[in-house]
Amino acid sequence: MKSPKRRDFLKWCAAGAAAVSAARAQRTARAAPAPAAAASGSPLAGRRPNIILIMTDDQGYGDLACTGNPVIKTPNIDRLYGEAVRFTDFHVSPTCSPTRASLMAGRHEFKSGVTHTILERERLSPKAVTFPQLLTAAGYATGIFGKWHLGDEADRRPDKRGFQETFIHGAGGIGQTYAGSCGDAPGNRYFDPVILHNGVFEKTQGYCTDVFFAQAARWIEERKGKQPFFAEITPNAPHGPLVCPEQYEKMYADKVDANVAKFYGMITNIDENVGRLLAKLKEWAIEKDTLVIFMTDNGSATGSRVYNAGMRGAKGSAHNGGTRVPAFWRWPAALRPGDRGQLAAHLDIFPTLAELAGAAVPDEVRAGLDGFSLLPVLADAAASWPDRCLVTHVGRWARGKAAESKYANCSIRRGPYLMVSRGGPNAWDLYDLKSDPGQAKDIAAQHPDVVKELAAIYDKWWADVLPCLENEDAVGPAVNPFKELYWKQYGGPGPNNAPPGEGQDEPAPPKKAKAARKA
Ligand SMILES: [Ca+2]
Repeated sequence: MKSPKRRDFLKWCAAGAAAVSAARAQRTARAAPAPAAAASGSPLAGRRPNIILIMTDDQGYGDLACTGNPVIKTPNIDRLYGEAVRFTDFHVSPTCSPTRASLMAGRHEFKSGVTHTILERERLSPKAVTFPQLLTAAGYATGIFGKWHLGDEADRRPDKRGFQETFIHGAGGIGQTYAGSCGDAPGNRYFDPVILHNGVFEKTQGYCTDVFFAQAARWIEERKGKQPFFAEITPNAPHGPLVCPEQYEKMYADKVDANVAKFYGMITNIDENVGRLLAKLKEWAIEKDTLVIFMTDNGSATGSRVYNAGMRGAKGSAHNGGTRVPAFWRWPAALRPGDRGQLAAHLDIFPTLAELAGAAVPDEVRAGLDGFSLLPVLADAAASWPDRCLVTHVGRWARGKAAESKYANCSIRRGPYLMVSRGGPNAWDLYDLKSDPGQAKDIAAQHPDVVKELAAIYDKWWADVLPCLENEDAVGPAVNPFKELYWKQYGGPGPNNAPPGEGQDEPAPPKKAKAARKA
């Protein structure tokens, strides 16, 4: 595979722009309604389309024009939205690694040992089975392009977790450095980043998001037609530090404050990359048979003060705005565009994609899943769907404080009700999201039966997950594995070779001290 050189990148940009406007789906299939409550019986099971999962970092539900943002420009994702099945009540975890752990293993992240984004607690348990492993076993080509953030050590990286092709930065963001295992290549930057490609660093050219999408497109082009593929594209944008090519930032400079202008600029750049990729799928004649999923990994980090789709809470919160994200599924050969109001989650992607790929799920793995296959609902808006509960816990407690953090920053959702802890036992606020989507009125006193029932479910859940927290006392290596590998490959010292903790390009401290280590 070639390195992402500037010539290739420019060629990619030019080729994509022209065809974007014509990228409308040619037809939608008349998918038969799925049998009620029988995920494994869906007519979509085993159809084995190509699958592209795009998951951006720190972009919230409201950071798109198609979800109502009055300022931002996202014409390509808006078009995808118009051609997709849209989940309107789709949830993830409140921060980066937790969402990625739940996505990969189909189980609440605590069950895979992930309770933070740093401190070794971002590392996915080696015992966790990932759905890319099952897709690989089922004959799919699998690749990840962008952020992994589930462990930087050699035995934790995505090549050991089901991805055949890996093109990733380290830690939770380009240039991030923390003590222990979680740290990127030394001195790494958003422009011309050094990227670990199948275990070997490459010095790329261009802006990080462009680099990740371009490499994904190269890989897809090589695989198309040979075998079905699963490409996960996970840009670190628009996560801070807020850096983007100047022309995107300028689009918003006179409309919003400087930070939001950069944040929106990073998203508009993502949008252009999505447009180029969709145009390529059409050009390669694989558009109809490729499922494209667009989603994000937590509530908005920077944009919620401008527009938050009427929700309370943002990244790092157990309120609705911390976990509800866009989830658009476009598959022209099989899905009719439309909205789905079912309470769905990242947890559902594992069983959904495994079923779609015809992948065998071992019984013991299936028994441990917290998610449900979305295939019946994707095919039919009226398909039955379980009356499920979603538990959110922000984690991030101080070292050694897991047991006493039971009620810190947590919530439980069922039906229209979201019950949010005020920080102690018997201290729950209850909201009806259907009549009160902005969570303005606590109705716990009017519904003691609901509070009691949800609290009992929460108590059981906590008792179940507490023994799974295997990373709490983990001690990381003295040197970040990415830095060690970088110095081994390139030697040192040099201008980019400061030791960990000295001169590294850490994100600027957020304004609020308590949010300082969110990733
Ligand atoms: Ca994130």
